[in-house]
Amino acid sequence: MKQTKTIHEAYAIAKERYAALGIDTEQAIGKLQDIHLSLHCWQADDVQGFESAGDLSGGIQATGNYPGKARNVEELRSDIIKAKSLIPGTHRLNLHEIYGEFGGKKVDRNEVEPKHFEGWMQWAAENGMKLDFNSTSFSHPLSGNLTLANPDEAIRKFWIEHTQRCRAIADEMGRRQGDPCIMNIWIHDGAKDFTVNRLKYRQIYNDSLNEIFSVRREYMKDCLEPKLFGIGLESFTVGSSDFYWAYCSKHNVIPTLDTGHYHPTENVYDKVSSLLIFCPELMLHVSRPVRWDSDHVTLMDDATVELMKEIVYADATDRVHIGLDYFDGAINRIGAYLIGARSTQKSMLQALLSPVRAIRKYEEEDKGFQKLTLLEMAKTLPWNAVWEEFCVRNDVPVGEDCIAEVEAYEKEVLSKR
Ligand code: RNT
Ligand code: ZN
Repeated sequence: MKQTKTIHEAYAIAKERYAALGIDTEQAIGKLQDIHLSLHCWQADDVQGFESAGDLSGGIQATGNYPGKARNVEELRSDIIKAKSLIPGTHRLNLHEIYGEFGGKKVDRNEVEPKHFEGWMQWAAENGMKLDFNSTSFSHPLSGNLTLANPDEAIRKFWIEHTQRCRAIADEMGRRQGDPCIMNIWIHDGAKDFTVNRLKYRQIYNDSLNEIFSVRREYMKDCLEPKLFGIGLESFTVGSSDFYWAYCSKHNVIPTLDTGHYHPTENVYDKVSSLLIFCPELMLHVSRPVRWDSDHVTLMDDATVELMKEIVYADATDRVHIGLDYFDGAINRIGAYLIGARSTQKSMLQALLSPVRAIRKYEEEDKGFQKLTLLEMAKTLPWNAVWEEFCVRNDVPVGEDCIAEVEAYEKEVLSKR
């Protein structure tokens, strides 16, 4: 363990430095404590789930074969508990439908029920974690290129049934935990090559969504997640950003911004303020695209820091749900949780400590040099001293101390799988 005395001393100095700029570090720490990330269960097993041993399909791919991936519900829970113990604060768990407990029986996607998540609901309550949920339209014989946008009525109905059942499960989770369960819908529907039926597929999908949302649910919230393209579906995506932004603002559904789903030069942070005007809430999937949406582990890069700043600048921390979404099978998977979660939190802390009032004033006065000076200075203010203080207060390892913890878990648990 690092010297906590040194950490407290560094924090006291940082606190003064920030106070001189009119920033209250205690307030920032309090706000960060109140931000609950939704940890994606699928990092622990490369999006395999417990339904079958089939391959991952439907426009997404996980790469890497680092040993020790979770093979069943016990292992997955153990990994989540370990990760949770090394991430400061309290967090949620985001499940996909394929992570249900099916008791060795074949339960098809159009048969799933809340009882298949009974064990998860109990486990979550015992461990102080709230649950979020996702329907799963990939990795199934009926996934194909089109699911909810399929002109084949039987296939489309199958996926409507699946999605409706998932909403019922999410509703039950929300009711039991006394806090809405956020349910995300992402479908890969699209085409590998040119298509002249864009309008038709989008009309079908629009009808499917209307049918799905026609059932009112009290304890869950719906989100829709667009994508630029899927692997093997490079030329057309039914659920594009434009499609969903229009749908979400018209029907009051929460849009999901996955930071891996845009053109490499597109700034995701710039979408926040536009969407917040028309949509009361937003969902984030914080990821790191490398050339394509390859779902690398989230880092504290400019894209992530700027995204968190936009949320803070818009005073919208209570309107934005922050989930993580990457699947890196190339490094220790518990370590992947830590890096992604902690980097997101560090980005958020920098945003919370930003001298935005002074910067804004300069901007309004058209004082460009003064504004840039503050923006540049803010990058190197002692925010890390505040972060380490936050870790100590939450009784989790500081900095590189978590390496030993993850290595010990790898030696004792992961290497024996
Ligand atoms: C895929 C989407 C989606 C998935 C998860 C597993 O590109 O980002 O959110 O990653 O549903
Ligand atoms: Zn996503």
